[in-house]
Amino acid sequence: MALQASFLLPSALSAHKEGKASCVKESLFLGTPVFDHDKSVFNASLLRCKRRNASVCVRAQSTLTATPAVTRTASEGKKTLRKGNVVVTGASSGLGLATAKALAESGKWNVIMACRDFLKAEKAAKSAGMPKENYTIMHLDLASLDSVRQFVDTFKRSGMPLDVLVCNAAVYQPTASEPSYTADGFEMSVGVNHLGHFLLARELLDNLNASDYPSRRLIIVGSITGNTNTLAGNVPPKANLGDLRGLAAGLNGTSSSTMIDGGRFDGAKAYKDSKVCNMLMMQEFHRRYHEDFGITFASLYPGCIATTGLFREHIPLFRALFPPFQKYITKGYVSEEDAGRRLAQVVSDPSLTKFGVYWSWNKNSASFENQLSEEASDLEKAKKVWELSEKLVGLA
Ligand code: NDP
Ligand code: PMR
Repeated sequence: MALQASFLLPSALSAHKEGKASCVKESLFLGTPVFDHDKSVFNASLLRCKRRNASVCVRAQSTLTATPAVTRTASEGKKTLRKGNVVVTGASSGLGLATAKALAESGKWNVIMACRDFLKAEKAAKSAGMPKENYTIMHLDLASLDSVRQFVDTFKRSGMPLDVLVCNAAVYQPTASEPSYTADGFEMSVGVNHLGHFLLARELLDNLNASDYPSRRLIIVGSITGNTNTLAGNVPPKANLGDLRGLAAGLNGTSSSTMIDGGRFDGAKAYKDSKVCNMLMMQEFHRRYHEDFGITFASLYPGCIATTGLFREHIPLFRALFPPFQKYITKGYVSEEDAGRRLAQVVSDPSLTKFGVYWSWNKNSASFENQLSEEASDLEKAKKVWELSEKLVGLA
């Protein structure tokens, strides 16, 4: 724990303090005068408090006292909004880094970069030129449930409100002939991409709920390749969770299969299955909590960001041909910068507050609500995945 706490950069902690100070400077919330939001913000907070149990209310109350989302400047009586706090997992490269950069540069967000490699994240943030007063780095290894719990503990102790959580980190192991495992013995892709994020999101839900920020969001990065209603989703091996027998038995490769459907290990399929879990989880969160908590739960497909580290384990020929293939043949290519702007839009754009949506972008980079495949929108399956995952991460 002491080690974890020491991972909080002093400069980043001061970013939070500056965040408080900056409340008085900002006069707009997401392009709309905050004045218009004010009443609904506090009414919504009260309503949420009434619905929740007492302990959560106490926390909400202290959060409100510590850093109210909306304050009034003494001189002019104007309503202003503090910086939002957004946690982005896997912000040390690719989409996560580009999103963190876009949000930090907007000046409206303090980005908590939740990364497994602290130094890599710090170097990445510096070389991307991110304003240092707008980001904080905290250690998070999603391949260890203990690390997830420690991250949650460190975050809660920091006293920062949590306004948006972005579950972005992922591993893709298409060439692995043998499975590898998380610290808790789960097959790596599903363990990191789904189970680690599931525990993280569940443990931080109270914090999201306690935030008095006008729009609180939980966002999970899905993918076209997990959706079998698309051409890309039909490239073998196809995602298929089957009857979930492998997940039910713990994906540990000894007493059970490493694959959710109980089949033979296939790294590419495990990744696609994990993305289906991500998209199902977003819907189950929405079903269980949206009405009472008012949090916006959403997933997205940011486009094919063919240059990222996601493909680091693929064969060199694939890495050389994949970007031009996506650029000139499928036309699904998007740069890391553009994809980061898309995800940043889902974090903060007032036009994207619609809940329970799987966002995509067309050729002109305009967002639209996309259709999930039959499996990725199977609400019965979402419920079962939720219940089985709860058992595996020790929540049930
Ligand atoms: P990158 O490999 O560039 O980024 C993945 C991030 O996840 C890295 O920061 C990595 O950390 C982090 N990460 C991996 N394992 C762990 C772990 N155990 N604990 C904490 N963090 C971890 O890939 P992308 O930017 O492409 O991927 C980002 C998201 O976008 C993923 O969810 C992916 O599924 C999704 N996506 C990507 C597409 C693409 O075309 N690239 C298309 C559709 C969806 P480190 O830097 O230390 O390796
Ligand atoms: Mg795919 C419109 C067609 C389209 C799109 C948008 C993607 C996105 N891909 C498309 C088509 C095809 N791909 C076709 C026709 C082929 C066969 C030649 C093909 C192959 C292919 C491979 C081998 N594609 C891949 C791979 C990977 O290893 C990538 C993958 O599945 O990673 C999980 C991938 C991807 N194609 C995409 C996207 C977005 C990916 C990777 C990222 C992801 O889903 O996270």
